[in-house]
Amino acid sequence: MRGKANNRTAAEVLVDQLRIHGVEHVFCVPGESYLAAIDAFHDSDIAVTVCRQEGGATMMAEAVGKATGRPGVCFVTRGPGATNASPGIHIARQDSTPLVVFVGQVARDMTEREAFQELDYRAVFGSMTKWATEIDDPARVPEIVSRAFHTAANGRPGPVVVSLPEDMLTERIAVDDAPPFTAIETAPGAAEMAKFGELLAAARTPILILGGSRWSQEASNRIARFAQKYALPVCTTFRRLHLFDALHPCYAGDLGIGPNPKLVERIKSADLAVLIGGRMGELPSQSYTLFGIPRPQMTFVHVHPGAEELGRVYSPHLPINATPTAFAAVLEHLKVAGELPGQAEAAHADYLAWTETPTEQPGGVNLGAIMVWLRDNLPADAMLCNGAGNYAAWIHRFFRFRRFGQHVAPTSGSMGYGVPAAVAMKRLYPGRQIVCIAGDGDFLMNGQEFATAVQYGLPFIVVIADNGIYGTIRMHQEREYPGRVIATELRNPDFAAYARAFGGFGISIERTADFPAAFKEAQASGKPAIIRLAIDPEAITPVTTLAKIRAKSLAEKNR
Ligand SMILES: Cc1ncc(C[n+]2csc(CCOP(=O)(O)OP(=O)(O)O)c2C)c(N)n1
Ligand SMILES: [Mg+2]
Repeated sequence: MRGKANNRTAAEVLVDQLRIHGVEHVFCVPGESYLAAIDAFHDSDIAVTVCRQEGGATMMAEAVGKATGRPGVCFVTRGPGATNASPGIHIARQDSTPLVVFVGQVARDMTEREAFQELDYRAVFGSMTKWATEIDDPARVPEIVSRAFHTAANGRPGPVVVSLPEDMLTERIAVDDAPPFTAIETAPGAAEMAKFGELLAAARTPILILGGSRWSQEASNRIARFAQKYALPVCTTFRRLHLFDALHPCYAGDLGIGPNPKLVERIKSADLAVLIGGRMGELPSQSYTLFGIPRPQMTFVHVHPGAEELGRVYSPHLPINATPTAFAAVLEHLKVAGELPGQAEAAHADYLAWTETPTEQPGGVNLGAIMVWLRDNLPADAMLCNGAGNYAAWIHRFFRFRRFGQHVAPTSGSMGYGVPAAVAMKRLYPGRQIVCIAGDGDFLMNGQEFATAVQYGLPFIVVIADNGIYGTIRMHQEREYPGRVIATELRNPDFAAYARAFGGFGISIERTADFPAAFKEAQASGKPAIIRLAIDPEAITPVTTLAKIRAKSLAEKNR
């Protein structure tokens, strides 16, 4: 730390502030617009990861925010760097992830002329962030960075963009550092908990639904102990499966795309739904069909860290403005009068039956069987990262997440997320086995970050489900426009050779039975690795084929 001296540049003050706020990693693509900040990292112990594209860099930072609950940080240059960064910013927005993105800016005496790569970041990112700002006065770096961290991390977390005029960064300044930001755990009040206890005691078919961010392993454990005491079924929302141990006797499954119909029935017939942390957006709510809007049909309790989220879509019978972590701490001590009917056992049996055995699939490689192998063979602290595509349906259905933070994937459904997330997780947790599951389309959206993995010696394993199509869109195409295939077919590179060209390990397999040996070979290589799976494009979901979807759609159209 350079300390309080009047010989620090604003850039040095900025980097010192990051350290004070607890930042250990930053991700960047360099640019001449913020050269002074890059230089300030030279003498800092913050680990810098230089990336190949700002989309990757921002997704890495977002993944750090997701996994740790503390703001992930990235630096990108002005104009094209900033616009390339937008997917990571959008993910942080939709996924309620704390993220602070620093963007280079033209010098203060050139603004408003549309100088080289100049953009107005308040306007460009205004609707995507919790706050977008520019630092004009070097003396205000500590204040604005402090606000950026508080804003990103508290309430409903989200992205903040801070633009840094080039000449501001090089100005020397005598200024006091700001203290570390405070994560504010908003706790429920006694009256709210008493009311909640009454609602639970009166309920015959209650269910808890976990989602959103601001969780912790301890919070998950506390919910689990409370649920077990009263035999309450607990489910998770889309891509939040890691919030509850899949093998806990109260686990009822996840509300994603193509959920267990028995779970959907259970929720529809519940007389009390308790949504903790989530927003119950389009995907988990099954296109807003599960709960009446604005008034859900059953008694609805909504616990959320953002006050503005309560009553936004659903008008709850009992809104509780609290973080899931603070709520769980109080909930554990709540005494509920009388006997609760306790449907946990039946709900968990439904979940186990739904996920136990891979479904039959056309083709040589059964992705369900691969997921079952991974769930049985990965170490308990392994992490799975993925982006978007139909291949992810097999992860949700067959991999059983046991721990908080074990799944790092975008609820926003952004393709190209898995490889950057795996880079970030391996940088953070070098001792843990990190596996990225990707589609062929999905992988190539940020496959260039495989070079970053090789550069930093990050031996994670990418499993590419290569079906030669943008499968999700082809599925929708066959349903809406059967037989009229356009713009969904892909001619792919040799993915195993791709891995080797980058300096990694690559292998391609055609049969499920070859996967364990390939996985072990990849592990033994000690390099970033790609295992390419030859997936039959007909195997479009765990329960149906493209041909069946097309035939059904044609039959309906000809009726
Ligand atoms: C950034 C982005 N672009 C486009 C889409 C729309 N989209 C959703 S899934 C998908 C296809 C995914 O293809 P692939 O990764 O090969 O997986 P598959 O569905 O074939 O298993 C597309 C294009 C998206 N979700 N995100
Ligand atoms: Mg595909």
